[in-house]
Amino acid sequence: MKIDPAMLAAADREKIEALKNPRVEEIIERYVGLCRPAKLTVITDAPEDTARVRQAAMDKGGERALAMAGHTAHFDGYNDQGRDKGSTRVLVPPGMRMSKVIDTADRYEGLREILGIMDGVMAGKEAVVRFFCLGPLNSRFSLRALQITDSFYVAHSEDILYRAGYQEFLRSQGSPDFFYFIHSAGELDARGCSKNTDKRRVYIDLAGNRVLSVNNQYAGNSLGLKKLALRLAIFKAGKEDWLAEHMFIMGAAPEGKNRTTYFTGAFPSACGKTSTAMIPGQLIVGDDIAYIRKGEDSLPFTVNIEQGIFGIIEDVNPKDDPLIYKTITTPREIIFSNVLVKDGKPYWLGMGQPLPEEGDNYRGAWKKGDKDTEGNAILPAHKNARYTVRISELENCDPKLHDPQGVAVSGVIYGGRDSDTSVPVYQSLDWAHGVMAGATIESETTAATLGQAGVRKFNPMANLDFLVIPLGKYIKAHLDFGKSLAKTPLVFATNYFIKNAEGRFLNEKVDKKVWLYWMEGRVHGEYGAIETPVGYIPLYADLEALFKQVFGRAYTKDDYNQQFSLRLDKFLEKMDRMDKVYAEEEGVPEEFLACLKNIRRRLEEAKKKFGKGVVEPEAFV
Ligand code: SPV
Ligand code: MN
Repeated sequence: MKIDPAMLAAADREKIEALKNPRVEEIIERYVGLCRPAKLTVITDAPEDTARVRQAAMDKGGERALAMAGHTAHFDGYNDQGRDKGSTRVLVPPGMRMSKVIDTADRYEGLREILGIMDGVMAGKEAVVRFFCLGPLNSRFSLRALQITDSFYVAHSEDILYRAGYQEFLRSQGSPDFFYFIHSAGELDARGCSKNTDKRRVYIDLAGNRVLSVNNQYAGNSLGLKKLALRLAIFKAGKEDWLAEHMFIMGAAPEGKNRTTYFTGAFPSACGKTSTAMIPGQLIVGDDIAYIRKGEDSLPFTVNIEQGIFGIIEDVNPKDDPLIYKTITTPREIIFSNVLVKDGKPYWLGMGQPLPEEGDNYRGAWKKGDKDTEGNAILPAHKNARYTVRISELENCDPKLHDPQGVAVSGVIYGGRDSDTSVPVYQSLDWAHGVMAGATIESETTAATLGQAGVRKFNPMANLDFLVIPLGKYIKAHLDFGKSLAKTPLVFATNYFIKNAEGRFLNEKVDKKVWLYWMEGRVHGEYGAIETPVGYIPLYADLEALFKQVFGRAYTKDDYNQQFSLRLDKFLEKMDRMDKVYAEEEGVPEEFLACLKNIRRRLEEAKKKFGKGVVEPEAFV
């Protein structure tokens, strides 16, 4: 390898050469030549290598040790606190068709720009080469990934979140088939945060199976294997016959039933994704990204391509999230990002105890009353502050987390958020209608996001931000996948946020456990349902029994009527919005358009039959 021995120790060189992988060597030579770090370190799966990453994250200032054993804190810069859609582009070669909903840049221009920014960007720094495996080891799901980064926080986070893959690269005997990710945090300020965020870029090069990312450290922008790999995987899956989804994987295990029934679920942010994946008493496989393939007996199987959680810490408290709270407040390896640190302890919003009035946060030294340049009060911790922890540290970790076969998917849940349209839970009529339910997810913005609250955002399969193939093609892949199966999973849609006319939520946060048990029972043919224009909804008697069994709480007919009345006019308004979105897309499958039409027809017929815009559930019996 043509790398200066002064910057690459002989032992590290040997680790690369042992892979006998010309493409790996070529990539390392090329990007070391471009980014010009002062030193290059190669990390294998050996515990002493990964321990070195952890230590270097602290020694180099990317993380600081907290008082509790294994806990560290990291800060991203004040304007590097979330995924940066504005600086993210899919690089498209001439002639490649994309969607209106996807942000693209010309491949040649984009590469020229970002390679220019990366020229010498690692000067004076140490960079690491890392090998990972997306998905369980030695599995037909797994994809190899190579990462080069100059951020030890990024490298350390990836250790927690992803499976080590040096052995997988060895086993692949020089195969050129892998994704690669080149990342630089760029020039750092005194606090170790990326300084030149105006030159932040995240460019996805589908043709090269690579993502280049620079001048950032927030995980959603920097960690190769998270959303960057998801985009490459969606492209790969689109050419093959499987699905790469922004979905959790959880096992529903109702008391006394002696079975685990697996669900995947796609929810846009703030729609209840993590809390559904973590319903007390159930099992978690993953909270963010799932690959789904046809497996044994032509049934759908899924794996979590990650092994850790990069979770929102706001509102994690002993009452609402006892399990996570306990996990992250006891000794184990955890990175807290963008929390408030005071006397070696992490604090966050909604943790269920008063916060100190001063400390260190993502903006530096903070005290109560501090204001930003616009005169707004600076919160003690960021609303998108997070914890990074291995799933195996959770008491409810599913024993099949690392199973190379994955788990069989019995149900798919699409979760939206609206205050006035959808019922809390319904089952789609069939797979194609389920695809429609996923492809028409909308979520209302909340006061927690910037901009106006209550605006509906369209987010097909909660995967809009990561789509790198035309929407029509993506939908066709879902339809075709269902057709290839001997038995399709049941598909459900949830809305935990329905309100009454006075603006009061009609459900409690915990009610989702009842919806889950109903869905689980439907999979096993245990509950009846009422067929409505939009799909199957639960029977009152089943919910009444479930509320009693799960919470010991009464569930009245009035609750049921308020929650499950079909708001036909509101659903029709939604159909208008969806027709408009899909009219602007090319190549949308006819079958999908027919499904939109069919649901509209069913809604209109019901409206005519009942002569009103809102109809009580039992009118459809
Ligand atoms: C999301 O925003 O969907 C996340 C966090 O899971 S991030 O890693 O930033 O994408
Ligand atoms: Mn996500």
